[in-house]
Amino acid sequence: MKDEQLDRMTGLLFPAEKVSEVKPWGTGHINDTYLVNTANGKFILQRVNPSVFDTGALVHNYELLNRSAEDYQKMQYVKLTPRMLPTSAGSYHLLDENGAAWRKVEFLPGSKSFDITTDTRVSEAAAAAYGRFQLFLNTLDVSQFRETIPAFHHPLKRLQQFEKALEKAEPYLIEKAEAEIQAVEQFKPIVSEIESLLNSGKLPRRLSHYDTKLNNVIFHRGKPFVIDLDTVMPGTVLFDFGDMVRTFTSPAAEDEPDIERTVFRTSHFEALSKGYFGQLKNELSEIEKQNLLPGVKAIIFEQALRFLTDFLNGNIYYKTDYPDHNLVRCRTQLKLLTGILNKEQSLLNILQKILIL
Ligand code: GN1
Ligand code: MG
Repeated sequence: MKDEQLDRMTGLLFPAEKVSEVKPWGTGHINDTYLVNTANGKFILQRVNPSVFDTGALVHNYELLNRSAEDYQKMQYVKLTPRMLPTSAGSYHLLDENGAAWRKVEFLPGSKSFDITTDTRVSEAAAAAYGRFQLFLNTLDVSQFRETIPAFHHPLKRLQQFEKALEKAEPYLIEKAEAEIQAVEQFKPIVSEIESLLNSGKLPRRLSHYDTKLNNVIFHRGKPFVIDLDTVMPGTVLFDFGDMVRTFTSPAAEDEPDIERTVFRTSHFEALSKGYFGQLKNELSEIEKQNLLPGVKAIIFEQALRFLTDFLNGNIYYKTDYPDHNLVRCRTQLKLLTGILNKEQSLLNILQKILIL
């Protein structure tokens, strides 16, 4: 069924070209991405998962983003790269009968992204790209944008989802995850801290990227570009910074089974902070600057909760390669979080130095 639909949508999105090959591409956990080889060159084809995304909101946001980026691009360095290619009807998505949105994207030969890096220059450059992207987002009217996933970054809701999953989980899964479940208990105050901040009404509501992983920056001809705008939505910059720290600072993959290999690297924290705040520091409010670490802790804890919840639910959300995959992912997040908690004071010093320079 899935293959038939892929054939059909490929046919609709590539009407004129001769398609010689369609193959899976990339490492996303939610959507399906393909590389399409045609007589007119290579393209990326994507199916946005409709059981995760509010397709209407996503289509709406992309129309706005693409239109605004064209104007912004004329003046600034930020441009939406790779370009989304409009259909013959002029929109950026085509819906199938199940409500999934499909799109065609420019393929950039020779471009690369990094799941992990040992090079602090890569961390600094990728973070600077997110900083420039945020400068662009700051020029847009946040109230015009919709949530493509309701309450997406919401640590309290994620904690409640975990608690619900725990109530219903198979006993053998609970037993396997005993240590992680106990760790969640210990880290719960992180949620209260961010909740009171979010509820204070003092944080500026900003249009945010909300999936600022290292591998969502691609380097093309030496320049970094921010990709994966599916989760661009109203939010807070604290979580974008937090997700960078989560994905830039460990030398090991998010799903590295050897837990000894997940460590927190202060050097990459410093590099990414320099890159990001080098662009953004004059735009941030005091309350944002003062609460960067609560945002980091909350987003890493939230991610640990999301992986653990999915494990307890029987792996229904993230793509997995083996039954314990989500549990392994949860462990790396908890280890990273512990590494950060051990260094909080020195991280505050680094941030202070960068933010006041
Ligand atoms: C998912 O699909 P991908 O890899 O872009 C997830 C992110 C997680 C990430 C963990 C819509 O992103 O929130 O941080 O996995 N996206 C969604 O690697 O849930
Ligand atoms: Mg994503």
